[in-house]
Amino acid sequence: MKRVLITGAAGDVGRRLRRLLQPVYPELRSSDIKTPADLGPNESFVAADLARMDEVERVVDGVEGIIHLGGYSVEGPWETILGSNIIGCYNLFEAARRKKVRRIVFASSNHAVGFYPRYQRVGVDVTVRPDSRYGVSKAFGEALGALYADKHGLGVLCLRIGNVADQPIDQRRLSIWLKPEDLVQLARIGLEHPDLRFEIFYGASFNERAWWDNSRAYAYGYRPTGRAEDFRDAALAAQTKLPPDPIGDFFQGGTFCSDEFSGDTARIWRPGDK
Ligand code: 15L
Repeated sequence: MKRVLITGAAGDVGRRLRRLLQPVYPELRSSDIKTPADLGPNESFVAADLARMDEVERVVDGVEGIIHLGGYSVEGPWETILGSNIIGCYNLFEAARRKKVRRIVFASSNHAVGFYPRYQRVGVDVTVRPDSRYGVSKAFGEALGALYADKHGLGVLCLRIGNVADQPIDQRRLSIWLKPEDLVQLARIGLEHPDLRFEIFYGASFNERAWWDNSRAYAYGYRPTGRAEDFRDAALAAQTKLPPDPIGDFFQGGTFCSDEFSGDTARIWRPGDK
């Protein structure tokens, strides 16, 4: 695998991945709707609006693999999610099929399953329980990935990414932290592992408080190097400065669950609820 495209290259995760992947993939191409502020003189960049199929086809033309980070990366108005994450994601997979791209690593999110309670350990075979319109769009992307893998033979890896940062920034992130170098390891499995057809992995480092069973990733050779508990004291100190959030603190998705919540709080607190 030589010719790799990263969409969403101007975002925080995109910037980190560009830096870490340049030595790995000599012909790395980056794309975003706007030019990244830190674009190096030798970096190959092609601007594209994911909502426009002609632009997406141009940007994927000639690449062997894609890391699709592009789109809106938090909760947003429906019109925004629809354009960036639903139409944009469809355009990306369909353009990849037309241009005969071999592999796609899709940046899904923990928010596809954010309404599982924290006391429940979940694998990748559970029903999706999105916590936001954003989470729904990630579940849609995973479904698209399965369709294009099964029907058209693309190799697709969906990463339900936790939180990519230098270290876990609060208590919730002690369970879901993903060290950037571990994301590189996961993305490379998606692009290069010979046996991969369609898989969903959790994008998490070695976190002793994890809520997720990531055994599929380990079966493909994933060996994370980040350990969230190494940063426990700082993360727990940061947590004391956050306002209490009874709903967000109960569910895995945190504030994505409590934002706009108008459900029945009475049934939230019973362990064993489905
Ligand atoms: C995500 O999916 C977001 O892209 C990121 O900004 C964080 O909010 C992260 O989830 C998280 O759950 O911490």
